[in-house]
Amino acid sequence: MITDYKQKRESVLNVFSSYTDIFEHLNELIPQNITYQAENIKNNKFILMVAGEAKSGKSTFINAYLGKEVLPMDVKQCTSAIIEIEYGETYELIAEYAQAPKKRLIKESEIIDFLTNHAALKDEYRAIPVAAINHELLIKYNGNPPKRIVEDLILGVKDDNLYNLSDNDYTKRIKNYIEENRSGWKNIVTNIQIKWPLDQPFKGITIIDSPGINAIGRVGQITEEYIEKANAIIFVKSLSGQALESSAFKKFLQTKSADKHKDTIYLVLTGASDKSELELNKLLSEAKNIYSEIPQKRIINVDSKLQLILNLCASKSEDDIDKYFDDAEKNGTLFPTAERHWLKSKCRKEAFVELMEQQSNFSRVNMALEEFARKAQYFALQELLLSISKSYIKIIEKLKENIDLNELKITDPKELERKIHQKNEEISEIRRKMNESIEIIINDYSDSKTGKIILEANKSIDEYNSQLSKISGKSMSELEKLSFNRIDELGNFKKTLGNEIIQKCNDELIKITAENEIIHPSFMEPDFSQGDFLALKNSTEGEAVTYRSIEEGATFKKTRTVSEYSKDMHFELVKDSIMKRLLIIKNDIINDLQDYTIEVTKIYKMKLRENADEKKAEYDNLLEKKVENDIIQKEIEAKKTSIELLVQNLNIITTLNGGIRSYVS
Ligand SMILES: Nc1nc2c(ncn2[C@@H]2O[C@H](COP(=O)(O)OP(=O)(O)OP(=O)(O)O)[C@@H](O)[C@H]2O)c(=O)[nH]1
Ligand SMILES: [Mg+2]
Repeated sequence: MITDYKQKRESVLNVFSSYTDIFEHLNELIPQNITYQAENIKNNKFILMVAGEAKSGKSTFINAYLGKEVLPMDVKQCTSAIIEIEYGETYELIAEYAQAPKKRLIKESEIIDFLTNHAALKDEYRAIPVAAINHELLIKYNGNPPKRIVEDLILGVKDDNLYNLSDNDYTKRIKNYIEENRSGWKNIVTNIQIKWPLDQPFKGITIIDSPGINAIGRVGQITEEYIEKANAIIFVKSLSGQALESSAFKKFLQTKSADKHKDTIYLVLTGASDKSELELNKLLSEAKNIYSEIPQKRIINVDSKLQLILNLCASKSEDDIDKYFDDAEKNGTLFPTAERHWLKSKCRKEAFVELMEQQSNFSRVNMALEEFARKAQYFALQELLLSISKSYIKIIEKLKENIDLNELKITDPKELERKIHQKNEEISEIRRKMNESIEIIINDYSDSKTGKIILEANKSIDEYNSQLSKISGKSMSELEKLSFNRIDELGNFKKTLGNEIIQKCNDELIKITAENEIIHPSFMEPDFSQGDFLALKNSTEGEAVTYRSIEEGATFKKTRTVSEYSKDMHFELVKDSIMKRLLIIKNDIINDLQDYTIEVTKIYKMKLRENADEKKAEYDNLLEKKVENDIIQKEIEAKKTSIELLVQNLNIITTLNGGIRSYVS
């Protein structure tokens, strides 16, 4: 059994260790209660919390159960601090104060003295909720609670007026208590640890005695924290003096914390021996009705006071027991019920013990708590597994939500890859156009030997020449007509070729839609007019003469040279002159068009560069998007892996929990 527990414990601690690793890796905060539960398992520490209303008999119950009066218990004393009782080789007490150094005591007499005195109350303050006043007013407000808060508390603890004092008296006592203890707030004891050589089953169990819960259900922050940490809770309820129905306990049973403890909550009803059997049975069935959330076997009626006396008498001889009752009567501590039993058993110890045991009913408590003690370790393992499971499930939900959100943020990686590739192609294409296509266009058009500009211009002149050679009869008017046609033709050629270059660039390089960005070639007509032709004709007419020798006289023959106008010559002269003009015009057109080609391609090159820059920016954007995409994608993958891991761990927990369940059911 023990080795089995050891194995289970180790497995659960391994689960916890993986849990902390995963949470650290995921940068998630580990809830404090989980760390605490694991620490307790590591230290073999299990917490049994005893809670209940003020004066319900919590401390007496613990003392009776432990068989030693460890705790202060009396109408004259009150538990105003959390008291932890745990196993220790020797007796030891450590006290913590609101704001003063800790105190450590090891002498039994000093410890008892401390416990008696610290908890002792002046008679007049026995009837007021001292623990609540200490914690909620004096400590919380450093001895200076605001008036409004004091009034609030007085109102809130109205139902804690156990001794039915008049409102006035009750309020006055509370105010006096505050006044008297205001300056000493730093020395209020907040926590006491008692180490005690407990019996075997309780070696790993810390029993906690706590200040009473107020009638309004305010357990106080500290008590609440302890309840959260506890592995089991014993709620103590007095059968006399207080109503059986406790709103505070009812409220507590509806909390999450109670839900967590549902297999380990006990209800102990104290003061049972004061009741007749009939009355007791009635009260018990009432309690089982009211607290139907608690299984009946965990609702136990006891008389702690009888058990205390039984503990005391167990080691005494019959004479000493007799003496004990005599003394008790004399010093006013006699508990008549116990004495009645003593007398009823005819002062025979054996019968007395039997009767007392039967009446105190602690055998039931022992059975229940021993069962708990045996199972406590397993309960604790189970509880830790449950807390870890819940924590895992919460994180899985969170991770899933996160994945959903991220999936909305990413683009399809294949589509993105395609876009990047396409953009890259586009950029290469533009570069190719800038570096090659433009050069080809420039060469095609403006090369000084093979360029289309030169070739076409020359072809035009050649055509003209051939036309001229076919003119019949040296017709000047034909020459004029052909020449002007040619000039027109050259003018058109310039326009056509200029437009063609633009067209070519548009087709081959980039379509420029904003026409105004292109400078058009100067489409001025070639500078040669009808007037120019006339002037040329006139100016050459004089030169168009031929000389001829003629002989005159009969006897003396005299040779004389005479000049004659030559139409043919005139034609040739005009033709030559026009040709010269046309060649100049042709060269001007060639130069213009070549310059134009360069200018236009410069604009296209600029446009291409702009375009390339734009595409590059788009490309860079896509790359950035890809990096982002990759990061998100990786995050999603990592989260999916984490979920898988968490689910695996949850499965491990389920299996492990199944193995533990058999020990606690
Ligand atoms: N007859 C009888 N008296 C009891 C029993 N339990 C407690 N008392 C008495 O009830 C009074 C209060 O008991 P405590 O044990 O101090 O009660 P408590 O709940 O610890 O009180 P606070 O710590 O002040 O909240 C004492 O006088 C006890 O002797 C019981 O089972 N039977
Ligand atoms: Mg007490």
